[in-house]
Amino acid sequence: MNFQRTVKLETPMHKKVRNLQEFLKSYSGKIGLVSHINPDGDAVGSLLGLYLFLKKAGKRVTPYLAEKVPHYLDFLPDVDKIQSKLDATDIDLIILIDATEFSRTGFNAPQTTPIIRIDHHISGRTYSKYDVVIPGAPSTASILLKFARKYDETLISTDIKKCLYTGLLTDTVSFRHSNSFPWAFKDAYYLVSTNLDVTDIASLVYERKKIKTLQLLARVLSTIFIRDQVAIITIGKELLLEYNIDRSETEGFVSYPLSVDEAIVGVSIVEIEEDRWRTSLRGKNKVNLAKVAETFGGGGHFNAAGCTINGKLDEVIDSLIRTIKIHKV
Ligand SMILES: [Mn+2]
Repeated sequence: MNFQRTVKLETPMHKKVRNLQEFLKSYSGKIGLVSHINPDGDAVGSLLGLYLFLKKAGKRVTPYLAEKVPHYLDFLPDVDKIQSKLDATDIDLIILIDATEFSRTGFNAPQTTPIIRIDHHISGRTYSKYDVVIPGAPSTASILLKFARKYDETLISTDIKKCLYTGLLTDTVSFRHSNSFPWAFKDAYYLVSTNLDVTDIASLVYERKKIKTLQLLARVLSTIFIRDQVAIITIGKELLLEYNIDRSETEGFVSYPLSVDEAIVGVSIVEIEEDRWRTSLRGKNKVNLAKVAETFGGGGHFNAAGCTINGKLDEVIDSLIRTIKIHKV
């Protein structure tokens, strides 16, 4: 007789998730959750999803963001609990969510405060042995869903699902971008089959635009141009003032330059202050945009990245196009 024992080997990814879950289960200190500036759906969704989950698990936890939550995400549960000032003396442990570096949060904290990083970006720093950084994850929310299911599935409320699904939906750009791995659809399957109303969430995320935002978009699109296969839109400060629109509301505009047939990269450049430009980069698998953004002190993924560039607009565009050429694959 041939006996074969089935041994289920633990993958490095599962080990990382289990390590963190075991550590947090026995942790009783005060936890501060932080994510990056220019917060997107995965940053805010993951931040609030983990906040609600750890609170249910009986932990002392506070969510922080240095910048305002954009309008399209303000429906998320407990969004009003997010603090804008990090009281470092009141935190024993920082969990850095969806960000490559703590410096990307816009906060200061004492060097001595331990940090755990949970993220899916390719690049970035290692902070502790409990870090869970999985570049193969479609979103940080996907890592957190795995974590929460491992920790205690019964604690995953509808509100938590709502937050995590928002992270997944927005970071995969509605399951269209190259990070729409099978894992993304598995998460979606799990959430839908446990009765999450995904139609409602999609509507809240995508169908609450202000008429002014669309009028501004029309103005911006009338000046779109393409050079060396890079399609670019620029939004000056005076335009934001004229339409009385917050910079965060221009977040999705970059999908328009990306949608140009001849473009391999789409760029949106928004003026933050004189000679300072927040730049969003989106690609079609032809340029390593994470590397492009890193050149300017930013970061991100292969096909979606961001950075802030100083200088006159013409120079900014020139050096951006030059850098994009260098990182063509
Ligand atoms: Mn993300």
